[in-house]
Amino acid sequence: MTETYRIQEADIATQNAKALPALQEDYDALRRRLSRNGSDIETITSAVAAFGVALPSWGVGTGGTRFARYPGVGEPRHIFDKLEDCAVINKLTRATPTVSLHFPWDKPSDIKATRQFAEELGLGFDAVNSNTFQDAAGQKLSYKYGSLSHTDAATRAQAVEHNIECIELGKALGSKALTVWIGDGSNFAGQQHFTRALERYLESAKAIYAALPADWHMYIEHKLYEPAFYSTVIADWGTNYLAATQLGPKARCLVDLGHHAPNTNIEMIVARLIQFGKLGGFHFNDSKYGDDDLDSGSVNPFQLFLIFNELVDAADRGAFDVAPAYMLDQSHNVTDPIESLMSSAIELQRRYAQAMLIDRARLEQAQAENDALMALETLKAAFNTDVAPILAMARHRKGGAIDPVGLYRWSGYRRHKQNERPATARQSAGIV
Ligand code: AFD
Ligand code: MN
Ligand code: MN
Repeated sequence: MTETYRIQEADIATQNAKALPALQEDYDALRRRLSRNGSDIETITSAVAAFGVALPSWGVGTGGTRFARYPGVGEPRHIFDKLEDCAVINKLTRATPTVSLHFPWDKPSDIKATRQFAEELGLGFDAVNSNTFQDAAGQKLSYKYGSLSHTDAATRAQAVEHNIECIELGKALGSKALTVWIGDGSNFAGQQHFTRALERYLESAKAIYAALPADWHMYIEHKLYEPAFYSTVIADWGTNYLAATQLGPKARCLVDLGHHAPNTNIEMIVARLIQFGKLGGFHFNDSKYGDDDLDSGSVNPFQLFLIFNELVDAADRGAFDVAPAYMLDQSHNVTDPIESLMSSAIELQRRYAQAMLIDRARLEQAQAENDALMALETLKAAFNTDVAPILAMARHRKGGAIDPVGLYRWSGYRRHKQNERPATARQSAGIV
């Protein structure tokens, strides 16, 4: 590979040195403020530092809509470029140590070299994602009318085989989970027999489940609509729960925040799945209308906080047998994906830190006394606390940037990549 531009540790150190005195002042002030309420800032900073969320490989390319895609400059051309961009995000935030790959989009010609390159960049691999919502080049049978639930047995078998291939690729990369999202469903009333379609799905999913290594999980991702607009086979968390339960303990439900009807109480879904041991993980993003794939916390930061409230509460109660997997699933159509993914990862840490600040004894008392106002006040007190100094200090202590977006812009990384990665007509990154 030819020489490529990299942001240096020394760049981070130089920039951080300028910002540290002000940060230290803010951090000390926050320490005093929190200790008045009985919270130890160091405990929270350590937990934030230990937090990690996986990056979606498909998120580092500029996204698009079904109307158009406006490519950015210096976009990643292949898996190595994508990993290089992911490494920048992790280097500056220290919050994204793993990447979630999507096959066949990311299918490497040399899997060993891919794993080695990632290791050199300090990255690991999270869940692998299968794709049976599109027809891959040269594919024998079409998924136009479905994949795992297709009426045709040979098409179902082909989709199962693809998922098993994803497991094999994931094993070679060091992944420990397969995420399955299907586009199967129908566009017309009567087009599909609801029961038979789900039966076919379950039969296929069982074949995939049987191929999972002992220490793997299978995350099932539900979505209420799109690309099918009348009905979707795995439409909601209820169907997801039923499927995961039928499959067995390694099958868990994945909650993509954008895959629910507007105004759905997602935090309660999270609580329910935790209660019954089936929460597998998340695809974090935000939305206003549907599966918008907007930046996490950009539309409804309070919802994100309430989800982390459930997660922290459950962790405190020892309710998890396995920690849920955190992944981002976003489409960046009008921003530099690297900037969006950095600020999104930090946004998750922010809501996590705030959730740890909730006075749980006071909340419990308010609930017991049916003091609705005090219950909300207790949550709001944490939500309204500016924890930015905690996040910046956690990054700094791990060698990341105090101001990741500022440093990224200062570095001119994208400009360098514009020269190193000349645009080609066929770039298709960012289909979501
Ligand atoms: C879809 C789902 C799913 C899938 C992704 C592909 O959220 O996670 O892998 O988009 O771009 O809407
Ligand atoms: Mn998703
Ligand atoms: Mn989606």
